[in-house]
Amino acid sequence: AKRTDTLIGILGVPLEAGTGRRGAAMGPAALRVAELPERLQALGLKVEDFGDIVPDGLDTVDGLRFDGKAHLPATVATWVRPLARKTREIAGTGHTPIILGGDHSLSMGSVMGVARHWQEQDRPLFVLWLDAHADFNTPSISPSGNMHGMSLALLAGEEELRPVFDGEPTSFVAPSRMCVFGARSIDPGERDLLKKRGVNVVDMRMIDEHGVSVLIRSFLDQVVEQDGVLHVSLDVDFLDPSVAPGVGTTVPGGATYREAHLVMEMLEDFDRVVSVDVVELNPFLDERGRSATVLAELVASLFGQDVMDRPTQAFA
Ligand code: 6HN
Ligand code: MN
Ligand code: MN
Ligand code: MN
Repeated sequence: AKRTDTLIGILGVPLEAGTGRRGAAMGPAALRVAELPERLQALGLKVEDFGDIVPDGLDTVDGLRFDGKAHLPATVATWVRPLARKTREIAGTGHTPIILGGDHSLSMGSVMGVARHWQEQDRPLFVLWLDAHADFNTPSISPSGNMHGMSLALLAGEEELRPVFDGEPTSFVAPSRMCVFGARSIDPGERDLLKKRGVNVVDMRMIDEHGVSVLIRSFLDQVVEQDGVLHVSLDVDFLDPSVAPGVGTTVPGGATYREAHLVMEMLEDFDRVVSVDVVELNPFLDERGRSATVLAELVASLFGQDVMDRPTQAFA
């Protein structure tokens, strides 16, 4: 279905301080080279590209160290604080924000921004986290200290992570309104915390057993029941590394091309997706732009690209 009334706002976040590996800062550029904005335009959507976010100066963040248990938390804060403000502004002008990363710590800012916007509208925000990981660590339990493994925990309001937004307005997402989908690598402390907080976690075993459609449907049903809206955070490693090798944290046994497309098409039919992150693309590790292209295709499917709209040789 074509959604010509949808106004898209693209925003790049060349952030890689949240991950242990360099290269993710090139993600927004690669997604633009893969023509992600043009693909949406071709569907009849209005697309505005707001360029890349500029971080605040490091001097704006004081003493954010978490006792050395997290890498570069202050640097991450200089990115996600202005990102939250900008994402809220983009959503406030009626755009559907699509945030191009950059590592997954950026979702601390993008989701915080849309959460603030939807709180003002009195609509509950749900978050679908398409990822091999749950990103629900905190500085005291994280085995790596990398901030991209903590973003969902921050968004759930974990006390330990609150200093990241010190002095900034916040709006947290209830853990019961979060769904981690595609999980296959969760750290021991993280697993306990997810259970304690009551986050929905759909792992690959459940996907193998029940299939993508039943499981996505049951989460979307909850969104409808509460008259909510949905943010989708797409981590490249949700996909199997054979489909998308361009990511620093590959985990075998991920979603196939077909499963990922089905998720996108179901989200499109659902028509309540109000914002999207595309994160963790590392073009330095990619193979001839393959992963960037798959991501651009998936986002196009999420916004109305149908199989039958694609050029086909079958009856030529
Ligand atoms: N991501 N759980 C691991 C950690 O270091 O906390 C991996 C995190 C990966 C983060 O995929 O966005
Ligand atoms: Mn992630
Ligand atoms: Mn991941
Ligand atoms: Mn469709």
